Amino acid sequence: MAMVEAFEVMAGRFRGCMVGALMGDCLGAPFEGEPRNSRSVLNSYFKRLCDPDLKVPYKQYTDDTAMTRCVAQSLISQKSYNATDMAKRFVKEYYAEPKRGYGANVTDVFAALRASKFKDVYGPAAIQFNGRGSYGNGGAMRVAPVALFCCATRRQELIDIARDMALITHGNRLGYNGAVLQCLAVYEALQTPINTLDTVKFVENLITKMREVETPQEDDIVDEGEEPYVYVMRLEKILELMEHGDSVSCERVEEELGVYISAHMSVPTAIYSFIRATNPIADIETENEFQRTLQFAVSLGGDTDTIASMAGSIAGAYYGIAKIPENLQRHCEALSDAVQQADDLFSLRDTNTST
Ligand code: AR6
Ligand code: MG
Repeated sequence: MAMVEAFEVMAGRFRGCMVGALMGDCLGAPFEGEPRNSRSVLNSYFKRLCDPDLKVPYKQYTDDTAMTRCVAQSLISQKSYNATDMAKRFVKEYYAEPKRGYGANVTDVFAALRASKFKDVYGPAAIQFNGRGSYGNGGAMRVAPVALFCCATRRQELIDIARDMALITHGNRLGYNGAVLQCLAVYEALQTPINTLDTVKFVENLITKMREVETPQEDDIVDEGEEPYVYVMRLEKILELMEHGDSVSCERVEEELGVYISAHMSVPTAIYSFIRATNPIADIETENEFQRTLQFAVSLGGDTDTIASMAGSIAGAYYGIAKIPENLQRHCEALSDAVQQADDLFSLRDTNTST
């Protein structure tokens, strides 16, 4: 009985993760690019959406979800990480629906991949920004399925796949290491038994992992004078902010962690949003921790869809689908696909346990 229960709980967490990512994107997108959003406006927005009688068009997903779906589908169909298959899916998806709000430069990578017939899958991303590569959050925003895919394997495999999957478009170490951090955060949330979350330990574990990940490797480009441990430092900053509980203002979060499209100024913010929302937040009127995570992330302004999506995937992996308000779920485009992909990734757990 306990086994069956544990099985169902984990399946619900897979769904929570994929649906959480979708919801953050769909519900956060209308606020993208705005300065900080008033908590009372957001209370009304979420309350209205929670009304079971409300009939409004779907909130559409953006590039975050478009690419997350590709990552999930590639892992599901290949049953392993296949860089060429994944790159082909990104490109096909982009040209089928280019108006999903993609980053300004990543589209050059898609064009170059297509023109070169995917000969060198990592080549076009490596030459972006004069050979520096992109540090946008596009690698991190789509990484959640990798954490699910790797949930039964060694952590090193997760790190390698997250990094390589990001490298298809993001050649800068801040870009791909941001994807690794986001992936580790989802994984950690997924593995933490419900009601046992120790938020300090959660962040400390991430610091330990990121200290290894950020140790410069041979092929990393780190200039003299450049800080190599950017993510470790930001995670330490999160620990510092946590000491001040609910008194930390949105201005301070923006200043210390950022709310921008660069990975290092959004991934730590998403992790902080998840942690902050484990406790009540002044002026956010919901008892539901998952919903509170999204509302807090969106209230910060800036890259709301991506930060809320990343925070949503972490929170969803921890709380599970049963804790996510159904009336909010139903407003998101392609909800059933997210559920299906979560279930498919869950069934793969049995096959991907080799290493
Ligand atoms: N130097 C200067 N600017 C940079 C650099 C760099 N090395 N790297 C990135 N940028 P991009 P993404 C800036 O195009 O990461 C959407 O809203 C530059 O302004 O690689 O996939 C999504 O929903 C560049 O255009 O795309 C996400 O929120 C921008 O970062 C976000 O965009 C984005 O990098 C993801 O975009
Ligand atoms: Mg975005």
